[in-house]
Amino acid sequence: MATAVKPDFDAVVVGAGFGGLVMLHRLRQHGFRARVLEAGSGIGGTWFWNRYPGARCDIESMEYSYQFSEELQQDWEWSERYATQPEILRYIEHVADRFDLRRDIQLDTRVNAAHWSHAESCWTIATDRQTVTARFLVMATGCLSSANIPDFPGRDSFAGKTYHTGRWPHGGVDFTGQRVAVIGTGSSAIQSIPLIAEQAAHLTVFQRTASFSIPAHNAPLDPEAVRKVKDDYAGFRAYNAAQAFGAHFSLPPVLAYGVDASERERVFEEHWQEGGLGFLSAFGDLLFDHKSNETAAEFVRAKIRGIVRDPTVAAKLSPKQVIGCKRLCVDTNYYATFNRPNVSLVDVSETPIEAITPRGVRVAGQEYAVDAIVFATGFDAMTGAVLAVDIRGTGGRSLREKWAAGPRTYLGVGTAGFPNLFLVTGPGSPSVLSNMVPAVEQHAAWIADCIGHLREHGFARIEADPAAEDAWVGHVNDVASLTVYPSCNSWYLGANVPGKPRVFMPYIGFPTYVAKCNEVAAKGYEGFALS
Ligand code: N01
Repeated sequence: MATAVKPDFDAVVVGAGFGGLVMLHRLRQHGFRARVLEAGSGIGGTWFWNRYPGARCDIESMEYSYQFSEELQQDWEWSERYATQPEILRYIEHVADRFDLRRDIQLDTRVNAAHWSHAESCWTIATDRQTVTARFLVMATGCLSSANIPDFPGRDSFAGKTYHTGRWPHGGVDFTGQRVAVIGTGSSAIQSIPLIAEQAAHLTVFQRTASFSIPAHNAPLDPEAVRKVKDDYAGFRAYNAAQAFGAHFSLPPVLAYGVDASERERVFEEHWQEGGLGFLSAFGDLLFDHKSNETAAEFVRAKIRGIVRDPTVAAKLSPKQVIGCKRLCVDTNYYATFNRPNVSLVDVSETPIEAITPRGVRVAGQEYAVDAIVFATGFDAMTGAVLAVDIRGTGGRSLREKWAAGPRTYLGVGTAGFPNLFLVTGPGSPSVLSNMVPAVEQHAAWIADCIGHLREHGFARIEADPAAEDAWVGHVNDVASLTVYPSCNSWYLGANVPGKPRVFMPYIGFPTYVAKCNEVAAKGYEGFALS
C-alpha cells in the first residue's frame, strides 16, 4: 500500500440491512477489518423500520433471501409465498447470529460526515458518537430508507398522532375506534389500508395518483414446491439471475399485439390469477411499447370496475398512467376495501391537500377531522440516505454538490472524485428494478473482491474515471429511454420529492449489468483509476 498511515479499519460499512450484513461477511472472508455503523437500535434496515400493518415483501420468499451459503438457504424455512416483515426480520437476525456478524456492528450510531484525505488515503467518518478512520467507505444505506413527509402547511399543528409507514412504532398501533387518515396510495399504503380499515372506526384515504395493484394470492408455501427449489437452489438462482429483473419471471417473446384480443385477455387473466409482479411479464413488450402497455392497463382497470361497487369510486381508483412505470403494487383486498362503509376516498389529484390542521386534513376548503394521520408518502429514494451524510471527496468537494443536478456514478458503485467510496446498489445499478437481495449480494461480492485486488496488487486507492462515468450515465439513460419507465412521475425519477432533479436512477437489465461488472473486474477494473 502506498501509504504509511494505518486507519482504524480497512472498511467502514454504513447500514446494517441486507446490504451491510453481506458486505461485512464478504469483507471478513477476505480477512479485512470492518465495522458496520447503523443508526437504528437493531439490524435489518428496511425490515427494522417498516413495521406498518400488512408490511411484507412482494418478491416471493424463496427468492428474497441470501444465496451466499448453501447451508443457509437449505436450512431456512419460509412459511408463506410472501414473507411478512416479522418473518424477514427473524431471518436477518438468524443470519447475523449464524455468521457471528454482530460483534462488528455498532448500533445506535448515526454517520453524519465522511471526509476523504488524499495524503493519508483514508476516510475520516464522524458519527454522533465518535470519529473513526477507514481505508474504504461502503454506503449500504438502502434505496428506500430516507422517509419523505411532504411539507404540508400546518403539518406540525395536528393535535392527534402522526405516523410514517417507514418509521412505524415498534409496539404497533391500535386504531380501534379511531378516525384515521392515510395519505398516499403507493405500495406501503396498499398493504396497510385493508388492515387499518378493519380496525379503524373510519378510514379516509387521500389519493394523489391511483396505483395499479395485482392480487398477491398469498398462501402458505407448498412443501412440494419448496422441495423442488431446494433440490436445485443454485439452478433456481441462476435462472432468476438471467432474467431482466433478476427475479423468477421471464419476458416471453410473444408481444401483446402478436395475439388476438381474446387470447390477450386469457393470458392477462392467467397472470392475474397467478398474482404478483409477474403480471408485467404476460407479454414481452408491456414495458417497452405504450400501445401494448395500454392493453394491460385496461385489463386492470376493468378488474377495478368489477371489484369496486361504486362506479365513481372505481373511476377514481383507476390509474391513468401507463402500468409499471410507477412501481407496480401487490395487494391483498386493496380495491375491495373501498366497498366497506367505513372507508372513503378523497381524490387530491386536482385539488392538493391544502393543509394539515389541528383537527385533520383540509382539501378544497373542507376539513376531514381525524384522530390519526398515516403518512404513506414514501422515500427520498436512491440518493436520500447517501446524501444525508456530508460526504467530501478529493479537494473537499461534497457529493451533494457533485450530484446537485442528479446522481452520477460508474456502475452505480463508484463516483469520480470520491476515491475508495463504494455504493451498494447505488443509482445507476439495477437495484430497485431487480430483486434487492441478489442485487446487494452481487455488489458486496464485487466490492470485497475489488478491495482484495487492490491489496494484492499494492494499490491504496481506486476511483471511477470521469469519462467512464459519463459513458455509464449516458448508457443508463439510453436504456431507460427504450422503455415506458421515464413516462410518468415516479420515485425512480425523483419526481416524488419537490425540487429533486429529474433523472432516471436505476439501470434496467440485471444480467447485462452483472456481465458488465464481471468484465470490468476481469480487465483489472477497467474504467477505474488504481493508484
Ligand atoms: O411510497 P411511494 P411507498 N400529497 O412513493 C403520495 C417499496 N415497497 O412507501 O404517486 C399527496 O410508492 C404519492 O403520490 P404520487 C416499493 O419499491 C415495497 O408506498 O407521488 N400524496 C404516493 O401515492 C415501493 O415502490 C413493498 O402522486 C402524496 C405515496 O404518497 C417503494 O418502497 C412495500 C404527496 C407514496 O408512495 C415506496 O413505496 C412497501 C403529497 N404531497 C414499499 N407526496 C413491498 O415489498 C407523496 N404522496 C410490498
